[in-house]
Amino acid sequence: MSTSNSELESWVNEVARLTQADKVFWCNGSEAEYRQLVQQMLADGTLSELNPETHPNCYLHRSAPTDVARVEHLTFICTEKEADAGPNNNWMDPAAAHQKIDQLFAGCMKGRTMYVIPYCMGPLESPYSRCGVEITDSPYVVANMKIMTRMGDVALSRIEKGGGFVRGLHSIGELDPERRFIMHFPAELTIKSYGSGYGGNALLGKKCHALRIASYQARSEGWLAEHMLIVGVENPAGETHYLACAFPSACGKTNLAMLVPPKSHKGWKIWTLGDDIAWLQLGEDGRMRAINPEAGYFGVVPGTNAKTNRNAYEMIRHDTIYTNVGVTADNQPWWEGLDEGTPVLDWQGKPYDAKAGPAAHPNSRFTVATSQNASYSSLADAPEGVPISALVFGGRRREVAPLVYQAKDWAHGVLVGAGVASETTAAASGEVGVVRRDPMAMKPFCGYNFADYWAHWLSFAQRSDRLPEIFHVNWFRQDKDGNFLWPGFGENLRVLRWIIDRCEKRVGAVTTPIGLLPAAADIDIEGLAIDPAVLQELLRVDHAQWSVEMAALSEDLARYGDRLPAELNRQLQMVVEDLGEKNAA
Ligand code: GTP
Ligand code: SPV
Ligand code: MN
Repeated sequence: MSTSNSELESWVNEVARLTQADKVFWCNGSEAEYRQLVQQMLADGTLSELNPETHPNCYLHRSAPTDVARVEHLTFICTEKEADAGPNNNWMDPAAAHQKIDQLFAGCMKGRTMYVIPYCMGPLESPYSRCGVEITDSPYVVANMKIMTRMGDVALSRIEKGGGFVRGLHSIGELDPERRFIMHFPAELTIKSYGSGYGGNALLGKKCHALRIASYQARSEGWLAEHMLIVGVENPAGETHYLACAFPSACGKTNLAMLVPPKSHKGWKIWTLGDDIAWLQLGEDGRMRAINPEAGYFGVVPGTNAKTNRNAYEMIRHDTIYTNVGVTADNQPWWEGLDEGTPVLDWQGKPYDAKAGPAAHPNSRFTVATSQNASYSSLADAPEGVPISALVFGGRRREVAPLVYQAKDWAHGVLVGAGVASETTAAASGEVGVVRRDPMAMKPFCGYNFADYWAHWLSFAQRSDRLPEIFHVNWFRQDKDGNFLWPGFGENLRVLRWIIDRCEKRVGAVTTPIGLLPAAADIDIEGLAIDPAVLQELLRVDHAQWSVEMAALSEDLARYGDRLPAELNRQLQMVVEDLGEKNAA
């Protein structure tokens, strides 16, 4: 008997019988336990130690070469009615899904240890936090969960006090892509994941729990679980505004969350609350408040260097797990965009050959505790979260989307979010660089029908008149030769300033059919070598391109049929009419 919660105890016993695990190990979450697991993984080759002088307590994990990213085509939402999962999800009947995946789990942990990981998503003392228990046969998953969540005894005692928990069952199985499924049973608060050891497929507290299951729960409980970073922007007068920003995978959340202000911005400070997930609740005062359910970062490594993201660069020099990066001759981690050193081995441990591919996998990742981030906010553990001034959507768009624009009001903002589209990245398996529709950056993560999700979003307008302002940004506009038009990274603060000035009603805006844009003069470019013509281009709304964009959005929304809230169509029609395309859509 390892817990006073009989429901948990009997589930653990049931899983042990099904998987025929050799041993059951209850994780307590201590440092000693983490160190012992690391030693064990060093001994069996799951991890290798990186250069202890340059990178103390840093380890490298090489995943199976066919297991390097989320697998959306193998990810299912299993609701009784298919329509409840919606056209945005793969669906399977719950009974059929249980049967299919339980066959894979049967006997799969013979000869292995089964780890029981109680975890808490969110500050331990917060009423907004939710607990879960992940059962896994992967010590790599345990070590990552230790960094990414509040896990072990502290979470177990919260579970034992009541409030329930999400059940997550995971096995790496044979790491065979043909025997791999990530299944969600929202009504049962249950996740079953088989055959992958990677990131969002395997660290079940993250995308599976904190987004897919939580979004489903949030709908019935009146809150939102979003794929958003949370950042505080403090001006030289010491006033801080908090923003929550949703960009699709590998589109700049971690970077924006720990942005380093440019030299021209003396006295400005950035405070990181979270880099990937935000849980948003309406406070008693009607303001939206956010907590970060996570306690660590599972961040994209390539592109990280002292210039693009000094905070991340410093943060991952110690006590970090690297997955799928290359190494140098003196055993330091190496990746594309590091701007120093030379790789000798690639992410698969083969001699590096530039012609054969990158040294680091494009979706290589670091796992590191939030507390190692120099810009970590002292409010990140606040049970009541932080008040949000602006919600910002964004995507990776070579063309069409301007640098920044503001929605006219909340309902229009929901359309702006529903209209997010972005070029695909290496964060999920499949083709990279093709524009796909990714509403609210939640396409892979919403645990129910998007039509119902948008209705839920729209309903907030009836519940508060102090909602955040809504914006859209795009750091990724390119010229014909593929060069970025906007310098990005630290310079993005200039855009955040305009956003905050709008929230404070300190600055005007230019009204366009798609929303409110800054006048070029209202983006501070002091100390920035940018051609005024380029800034004009970044702030241009091309009506012809936007008509095509709205037609694509209209087609996407039409997939939701009658279930689509009429208000969303009304908002779309207003934009289309303003664009002078009365006959379109
Ligand atoms: P997930 O963890 O997959 O959800 O990704 P993310 O949204 O946190 O993206 P991240 O910040 O890790 O950035 C992904 C890639 O985009 C990295 O290679 C960054 O270097 C690059 N990137 C981030 N911000 C900018 C920017 O402002 N401009 C440009 N050009 N690239 C950026
Ligand atoms: C993402 O893909 O959005 C990530 C990485 O943050 S993963 O944890 O694999 O989902
Ligand atoms: Mn993400």
